[in-house]
Amino acid sequence: MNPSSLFASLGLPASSPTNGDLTVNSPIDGSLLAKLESTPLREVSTLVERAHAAFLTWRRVPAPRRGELIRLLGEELRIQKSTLGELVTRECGKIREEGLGEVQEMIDICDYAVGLSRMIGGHTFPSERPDHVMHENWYPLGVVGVISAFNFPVAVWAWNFAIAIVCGNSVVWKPSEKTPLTALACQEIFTRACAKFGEAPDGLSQVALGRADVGKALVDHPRVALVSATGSVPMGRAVGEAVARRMGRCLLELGGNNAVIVTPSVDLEVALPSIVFGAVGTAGQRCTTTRRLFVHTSLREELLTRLCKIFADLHARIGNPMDAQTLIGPLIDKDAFDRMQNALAGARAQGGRVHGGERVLADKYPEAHYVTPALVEISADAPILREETFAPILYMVAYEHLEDALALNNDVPQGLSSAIFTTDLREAELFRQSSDCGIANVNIGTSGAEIGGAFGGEKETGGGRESGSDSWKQYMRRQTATTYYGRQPPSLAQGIRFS
Ligand code: UN1
Repeated sequence: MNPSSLFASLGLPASSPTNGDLTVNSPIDGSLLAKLESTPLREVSTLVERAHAAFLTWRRVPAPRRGELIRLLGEELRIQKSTLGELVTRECGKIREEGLGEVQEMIDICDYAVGLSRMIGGHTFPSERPDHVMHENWYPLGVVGVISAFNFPVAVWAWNFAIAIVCGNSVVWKPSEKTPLTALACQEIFTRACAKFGEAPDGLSQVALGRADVGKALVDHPRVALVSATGSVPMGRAVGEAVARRMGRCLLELGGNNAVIVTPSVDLEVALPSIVFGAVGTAGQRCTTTRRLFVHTSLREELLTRLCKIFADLHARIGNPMDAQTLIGPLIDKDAFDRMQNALAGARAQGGRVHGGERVLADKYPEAHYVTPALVEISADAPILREETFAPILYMVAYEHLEDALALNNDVPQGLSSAIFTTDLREAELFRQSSDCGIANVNIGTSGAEIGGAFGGEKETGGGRESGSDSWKQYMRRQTATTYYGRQPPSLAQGIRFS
């Protein structure tokens, strides 16, 4: 579809405003997609107040009814899967297949949230006193602020949004300044779901466009009960500090520096495709991307040869992410490219041997940044191994003893995802117990998590958990309610007498 028909079918102005301060260039070829206006800072507060007013109504709507609105959102997303997926590709550069996968992830979380809308509930606990009953109740928090990154411009919002809404909250979303169009499209799709639902309060979902200052206005607003932020560690640190200062709640999903361990018992036909997808999928721009590969010395040569060959063969599959045969699309922008080149220079300076990592297609796309994936042989003590670079760079380190590989896996500031490839169940169990990451996979790569589990990680990754499992609890407040239904004067806990 050409961009203007695509915009029209997603309810965006056919020719987007061209006078705003937010310039959106497609990473595919650098072409101008739109110029949008940032939300004025003073208006952020208005959006939050509007969302708060919506919350006061929404929280009274029965949770399964709230689920019905999210069911309708899931239906609209099914209708728009191809168009929204295409806009994701055009705006953030991921290949068509992954753009569609991202919308599928939104549909999945909607389904999940619909079920959840009939399941969010608390326990009843035995009271130590006669004729007392102790309940745990869960109530919505209020306004949830969502800050999302360019690399999953719609799915991460949906993880937060679908669950926040069924829990009875309202949402104000600050998308990445690099991907505001997909955010506007989601807002439009939600508006269509609201029209079918018929009774959603105005202001339930708000979008604030802009850069860090707009995010800061949201983060500092005392009415924003929870800030769920996905992005870099420095961003998360700033958000965490600001929200902690006002005793608000935070859900942080920050950097990853994810490792794969390959042990001598590996089945390489299982391991190789997962390592390759983990390292080069989404052009290395997932927080779950595989960045470090720890290979047993007995397999070093074979793995190096095979990976170099696969990476070289992939050169023919680098290109326009709209083409069906492309597997590696562009980096998001020139800054990303420069950071990648700096990391490779750093790796060389630290004794690393770099295979690949060059810019390609510069003639065809002078305003875009396509690169070949880089495989870097490096020693375990190279400081660069501790840094996350959002690009397709895979550092390969040989190890002798599994304990060393397990220690190296944890020897970074980040703690998101990790994986081991082994057919030895002892090694698998040792790995799971040892990994300090939020995700620890066996014979599955580090990226591409399903929505059903809790997603997130430890240490500098921020500690938050989104999506499945009991992540919904973060979008609600817990209340312990003890009721006495006896006729005698009530007794005190701990057997205290006070008469
Ligand atoms: C991210 O990169 O911010 O597990 C999220 C995955 C995806 C989500 C990644 N489901 O790779």
